[in-house]
Amino acid sequence: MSPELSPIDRAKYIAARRSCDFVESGMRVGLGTGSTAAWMVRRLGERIRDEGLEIVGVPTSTRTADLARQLGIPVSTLDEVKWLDITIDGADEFDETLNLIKGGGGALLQEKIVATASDRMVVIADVEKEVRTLGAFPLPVETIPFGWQTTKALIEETLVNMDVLNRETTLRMNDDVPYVTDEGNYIIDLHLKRIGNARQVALVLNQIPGVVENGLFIDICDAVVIGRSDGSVEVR
Ligand code: ABF
Repeated sequence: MSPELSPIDRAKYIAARRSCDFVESGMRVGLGTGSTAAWMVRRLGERIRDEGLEIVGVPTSTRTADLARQLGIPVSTLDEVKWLDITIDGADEFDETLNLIKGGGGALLQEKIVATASDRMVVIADVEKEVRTLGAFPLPVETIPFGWQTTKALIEETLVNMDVLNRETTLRMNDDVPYVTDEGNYIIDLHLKRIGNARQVALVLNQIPGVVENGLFIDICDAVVIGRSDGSVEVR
């Protein structure tokens, strides 16, 4: 019986549990980051305990690694396993072509590397995450700390030149200090409202010196498992 959850959390819980049906013994599994992914990790822990599921998990953040270890999931690294059978992860937005905005949790770099190094990438999300056009959620861009303010200015200039009106660019903060990723980098949030040419924006951003990666996941997601608060779930 699912725990007492808010409607949104119930939708996340439902999607996360359904996604674990895709996981079989012997698989190398990329473990996503965020609250929806945490429900998936918990369900995999249950299956290991109750069914003897045998998998190796590759986490996409230290917090996912900590949770997986607490739950008895064997944890490895991408360097050790080299390639994954499946990655299951959350998202901040997905559109009808399954392009995504990710990185609200600050783990976009490892998430994109792990998702790309997988035979199959499955996103788990509540129905609120579906959008017609990406961009309402601030687009996270990971930069190295060195010269980040210059990088920020170059990002703004580039986006204006691309006619992607950049209403504001803010450094993600944690209690008045910059948010620092697992790799020691910074996250800049681009409040673009609407990204009409996501593929081009994703390519151009990563050409800017100082930018490490961005939260546009283009042609990476293979399927989305959508949970609804009424308990229904859809796989697309
Ligand atoms: C992570 O989970 C991030 O890429 C994404 O931003 C976040 C979604 O968070 P939640 O599942 O808590 O809504 O994968």
